[in-house]
Amino acid sequence: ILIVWQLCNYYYYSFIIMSTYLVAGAGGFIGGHLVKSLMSQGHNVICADVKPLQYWFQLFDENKNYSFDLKEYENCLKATKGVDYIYNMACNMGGMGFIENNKAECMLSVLINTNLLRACLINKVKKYFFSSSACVYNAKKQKEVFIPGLKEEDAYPAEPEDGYGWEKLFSERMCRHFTEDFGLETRVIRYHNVYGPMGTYDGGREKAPAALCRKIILAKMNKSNSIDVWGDGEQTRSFMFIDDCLEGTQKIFNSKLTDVYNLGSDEQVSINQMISILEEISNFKVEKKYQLDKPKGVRGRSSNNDLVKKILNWSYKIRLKDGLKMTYDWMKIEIDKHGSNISRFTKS
Ligand code: GDC
Repeated sequence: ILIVWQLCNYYYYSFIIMSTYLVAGAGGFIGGHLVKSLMSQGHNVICADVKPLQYWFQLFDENKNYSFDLKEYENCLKATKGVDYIYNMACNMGGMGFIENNKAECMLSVLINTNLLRACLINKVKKYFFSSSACVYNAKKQKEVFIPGLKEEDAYPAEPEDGYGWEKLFSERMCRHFTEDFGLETRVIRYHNVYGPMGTYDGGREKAPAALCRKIILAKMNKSNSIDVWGDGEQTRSFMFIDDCLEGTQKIFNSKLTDVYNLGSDEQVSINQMISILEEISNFKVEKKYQLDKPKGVRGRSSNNDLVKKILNWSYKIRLKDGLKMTYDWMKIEIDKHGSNISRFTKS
């Protein structure tokens, strides 16, 4: 009995080890952390990203690393060969400063999703994940500063963020129809402003948590007591730390859930409140210079996570002040090492 038990365990374990994952967007922020997590679970990981390898946030030489454009169908076919599961984290994106000024570029990411889905059918991939965004939600429901958390059904009637949000909403539906028409298992999650170490913090694509950490670090270094803030600082968001994102994503991916789910925190704060938290972390007070003509996005946004909580018992664990502290500490070391104007992470 013992031998049979050990054999069963061996084959079960080998089966898990033998799973091959493709992480599309492996050179990016969430993609890089996901690759590391999958590797630590013993999986075989294939990585692909449009960025040259030297600009990947995390690069693991033991993996097969493709630096090519997944908007091209031929590259999707190559990357998905022999793959069991795909996490598609790849898209041309950034914070409000980027997505408001690069709508066509953002919409072109539809080619990545389209061609990966087509390649899944050819290479018989078992399951496909698409990373969607809170930017799919109807703008009319985000006009007040403190709003109730957005529920999954609030994406319709459709009036998403122009460009980027439309691409995400369209691609969500494409996943659904590939499931209905071709039987491909898909999972889709709407992320709410994910932040943490090893992400973009300068160059124009950075989101508010990284941008404000950087501004305060530099203000303190340069002994200047003021920072620029986009908008009046009263706009609100909820932010999800990368570790919570990874745990929730894999929990949903490995579950039987086939609908579209929010993944975020419901700790809704204004940008001014986030700056106050950073002032405490840095032990440095700043004067806020409001720039009302800069990209602001929606007035208020937060995530309702009741569905995932109820079905999978998932909830975010890391409070904003703890996540910001980890991000700030990491960035401080980066800026001390690489200087204040240039980051090795700035290339798209
Ligand atoms: O860029 P973001 O984090 O994107 O901006 C949040 C708010 O912070 C905006 O109102 C912005 O004006 C304000 N803000 C103030 N100062 C600054 O220096 C700054 N830099 C930035 N970037 N913002 C500042 C994001 C999308 C993402 C993704 C997530 C999903 O929208 O940009 O691509 O899909 O949403 O939740 P945000 O939260 O509007």
